[in-house]
Amino acid sequence: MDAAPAGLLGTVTTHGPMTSRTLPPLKICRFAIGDGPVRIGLVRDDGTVLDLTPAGLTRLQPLLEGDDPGGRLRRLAGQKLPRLALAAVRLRAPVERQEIWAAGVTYLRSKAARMEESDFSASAYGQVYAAERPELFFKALAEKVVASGEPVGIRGDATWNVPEPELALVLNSRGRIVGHTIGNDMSSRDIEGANLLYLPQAKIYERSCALGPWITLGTPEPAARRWDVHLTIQRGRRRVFAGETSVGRIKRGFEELAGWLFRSQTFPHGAVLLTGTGVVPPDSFTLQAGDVIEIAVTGIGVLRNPVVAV
Ligand code: DO4
Ligand code: MG
Repeated sequence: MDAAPAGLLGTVTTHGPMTSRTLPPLKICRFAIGDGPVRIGLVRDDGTVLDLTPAGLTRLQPLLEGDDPGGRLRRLAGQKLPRLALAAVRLRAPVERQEIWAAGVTYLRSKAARMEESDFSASAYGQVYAAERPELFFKALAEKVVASGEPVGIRGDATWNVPEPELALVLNSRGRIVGHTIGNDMSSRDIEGANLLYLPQAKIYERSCALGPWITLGTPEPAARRWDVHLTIQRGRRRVFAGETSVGRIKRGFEELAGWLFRSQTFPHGAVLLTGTGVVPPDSFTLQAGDVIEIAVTGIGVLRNPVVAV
């Protein structure tokens, strides 16, 4: 189901105080067995999940807040713990109480698409791409985020709807980037294009944010910037869109974006920050209910969501 396609599983080179070695990236997920309670798991490349709940890890936050999440996970993974087939568990969105925010117009492609979308807003998009202060907007509460496998929504009152495939930074309460996941910043381009003041309605509605399938921990920014982002949209048996970009094309640094988010604001539960889209379907394209969106990011995996009208 949500395992990464072959070739999408990267490795991380760590340069700790004592060692410089290549370790496989750690993938931490929230999952449930049927309708059972949420559990925390370590996703293995062999298509299994190691259930960390019996080892006392019942929430992500204590792990993400710690000084060495990777070390703690590796120690836990050394214990004798239940192992389940990934295909047999229900993945939950990898967020608990974090606020979800998003950066906009961080890729040249997004700036160009938005400037074409609306004469009314063109100068605002042009200016924000070049400005020191980035565009950052609130996207979702954690409890509203959908997981991989669950439907994302297109608004019933919009006519031009697209997914936005984005790398998402997972930040702890101190603003430290502890991991990465995949985000889908679902957007109604006709509403956004009609008037920039309608942006919250174009971006925030039922099922407008998907995150998952899990969090990859501890990849340094230079390694993450080598990742690719692939978007495919399937309509029945037809692939109606495919496109890709590289994370390295994001104009701004990750620390820069995180730093702006944490200016004059605290996040006691941490935050997730989507870093903007660099893949924009042609203007003639709009999503339909029943489409299936797949976003694959190297080093993380695949976020897959069917589309429903909301
Ligand atoms: O203001 C428009 C939003 C831009 C956006 O979401 C993006 O570039 O990803
Ligand atoms: Mg976006």
